[in-house]
Amino acid sequence: PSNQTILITGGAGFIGSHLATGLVEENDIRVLDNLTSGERSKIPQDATLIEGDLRDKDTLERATENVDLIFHEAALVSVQGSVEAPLTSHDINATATLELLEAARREDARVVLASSAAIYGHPDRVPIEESDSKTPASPYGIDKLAIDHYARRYYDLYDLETVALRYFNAYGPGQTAGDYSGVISIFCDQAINDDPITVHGDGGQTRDFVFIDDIVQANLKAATTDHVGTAYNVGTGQTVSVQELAKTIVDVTDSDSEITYTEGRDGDIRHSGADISAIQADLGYEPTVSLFDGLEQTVDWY
Ligand code: UD2
Repeated sequence: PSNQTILITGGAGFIGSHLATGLVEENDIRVLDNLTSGERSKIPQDATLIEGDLRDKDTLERATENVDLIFHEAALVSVQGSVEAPLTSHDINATATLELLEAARREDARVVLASSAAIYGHPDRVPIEESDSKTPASPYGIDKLAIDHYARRYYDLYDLETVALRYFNAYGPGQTAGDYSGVISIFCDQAINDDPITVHGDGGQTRDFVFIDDIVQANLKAATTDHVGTAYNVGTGQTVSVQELAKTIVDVTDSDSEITYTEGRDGDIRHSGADISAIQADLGYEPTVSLFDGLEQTVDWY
């Protein structure tokens, strides 16, 4: 996209801030963020910050006024948090997103929104195709599935241009290691500090880790594609076990950390991985960063 007025919700967060940085030179960027987990310092200088809550009607109206395009990245991303507070997750991840779709309808703005592999729950098979069964295993997954469906139906019912991107395990520079962040940021933090690496369970669980540059690539392609009213997996098509990941991170950081095995996480998905043939065929998306290169870039950032 170029010469457009673009709203990025969650633009001070991990994915949103990378998008803002990639788009700010050629577009007018508005960031809506309440800065609870997002950080002001991640927002590029020339973007305009609207500090506030997506759930606030006036804030949403101000943020969406005259926009051409919306990237919706704001969310409560903690699966565990959604188990502890399902109503809060629903308010933000589902209801506020529906309000955003309504606002987009008023403005006739395209919406590219963050869906999640969490909608598949415990998958029947890996790699997962978009049409595979969806039985989310958490309130978070249920909320993401609801908005994924709404996105499609807003196209069918109201001609609103939408694309839902079902992110698998996103990682990269700028993902901070808090309680609720991804395993890669946690392991990198532990490895760099020579602290024990905490593998949950036997480490045989597998994931499809997708580097932030490729997440951004998928969003930019979704912003201009003719394939609207659609939903795509965003991953690499490759998986790695958590144990293998731990070893690789120890290598990349040249760490003295010991790999330890702690109790398995309740409800942990055993195997997850994306079939990416649909996004490759329709959007011309291709993963460009290998896990090893992505880990090196992530470690360099610390
Ligand atoms: C990710 C997303 C989640 C949702 C889901 C979709 C993150 C933070 N979460 O959940 O939002 O989209 O994918 O399926 O990106 N692990 C350890 N040690 C640790 C931390 C984690 O072994 O200290 C394991 C964990 O048990 C799991 C794997 O690493 O098997 C990945 O965990 P995660 O929290 O990074 O991501 P996931 O797949 O549970």
